Amino acid sequence: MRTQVAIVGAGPAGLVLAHLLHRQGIDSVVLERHTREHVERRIRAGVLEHGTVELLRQVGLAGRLDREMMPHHGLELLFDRIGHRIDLTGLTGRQIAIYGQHELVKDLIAVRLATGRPLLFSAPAQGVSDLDTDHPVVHFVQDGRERELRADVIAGCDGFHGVTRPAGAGRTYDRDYPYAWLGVLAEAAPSSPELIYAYHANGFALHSMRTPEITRLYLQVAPDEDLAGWPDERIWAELATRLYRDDPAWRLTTGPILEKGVTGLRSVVTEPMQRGRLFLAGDAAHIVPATGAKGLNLAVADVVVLAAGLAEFYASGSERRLAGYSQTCLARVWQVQQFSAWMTGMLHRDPDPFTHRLQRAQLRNLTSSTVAATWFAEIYAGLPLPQPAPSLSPSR
Ligand code: FAS
Ligand code: PHB
Repeated sequence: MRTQVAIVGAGPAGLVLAHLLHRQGIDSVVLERHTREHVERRIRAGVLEHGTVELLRQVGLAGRLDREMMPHHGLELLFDRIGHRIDLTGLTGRQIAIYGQHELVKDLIAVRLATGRPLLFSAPAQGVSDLDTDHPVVHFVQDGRERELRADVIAGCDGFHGVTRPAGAGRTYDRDYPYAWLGVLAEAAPSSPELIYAYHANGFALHSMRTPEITRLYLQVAPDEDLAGWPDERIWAELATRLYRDDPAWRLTTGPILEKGVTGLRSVVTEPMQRGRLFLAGDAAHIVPATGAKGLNLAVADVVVLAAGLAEFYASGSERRLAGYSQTCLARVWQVQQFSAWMTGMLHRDPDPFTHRLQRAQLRNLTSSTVAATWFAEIYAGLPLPQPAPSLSPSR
């Protein structure tokens, strides 16, 4: 097979990139290891930054998002049984949107298939080669047959466990956190209209949601926590403890738990994010701890930069922007990594008593200083996204 841009992975990074390229009249083929059903059912992120929603709207990907998302103008930090609201919109003029990643992926797949451009499911890439030539190759399997996809450029959007990150042979900077998240999806109405980040002696807890009927909740647990030790009753009891506040009117709404799982927390950055004609984007290049709700949004930011570079390359042959891709993205990646690592360190229970007092003081600083709260709100709501290249009629 032959195309202009070979995209490995149909997650948010790969599918948003495919659409930005389509708008530019640039050919691409998307290869996805799993089936459509699997990809559309995978529960992951739920928070979209202001800039991500604006970008999706600008490029015509926000039809259902605009109808079904839950706009949030603030969030709460809960400690010492008192909730403190951070007024995101009041402090920054921006908001976040609650919309399940799997819902967004469904929308992106539907739009891609409607363009008639190739999106191959159950087509795992086995490896990539000729990265330092003008025609790199993706080796993949389809219907049990080994195949080759030759392209001008490969976009590695296959997540942390994909095949492109190792091929990039970049240097890896990483940090593992000594805790994980036990996450549940529950058929219960949200107990509060906004997200609650709770600091508690038993560990961190997060009250989030997906819809007015479905909540998403997380508990800090040990990295090797055994799920078998967490029957639903224990989960609800522990959530009630960690989300407790001195407000008799507030109570945690419980309901049937639809899904539960344990996810590790880690920080990883691969530098550079490019090797020859291979460009890494999203989780293939970096992982942020979920505390800052940044993973999905960072993936979108990467591909906006990559699409602009490819638009310039196909419009003028210039590789100037592409040459700056890694550096441009890494500046934002490290800013977001710093914020996510800081938020993780502030909110997760640490065995050291000195750290407890520092964490509390940090929460007091954040909730008693408008300047500190504004800094937090600016990054939480999302750093401004680079502008997407204006759409080109596909008359290349
Ligand atoms: P993705 O991992 O989403 O997509 C990569 C795609 O490549 C997948 O579809 C995969 O099947 C495919 N692929 C892999 N290898 C391949 C191969 N060899 N050939 C072809 N295709 C291949 N972020 C939050 O903000 N909040 C959360 O609550 C949250 N929860 C998460 C839970 C989990 C378990 C994980 C892993 C991540 C979570 N994240 C969360 C972060 C998440 O949102 C990611 O940042 C986001 O999915 C990144 O998007 P992509 O880079 O597109 O990678
Ligand atoms: C989620 O809703 O899944 C979510 C929300 C906020 C976070 C992390 C995850 O910080």
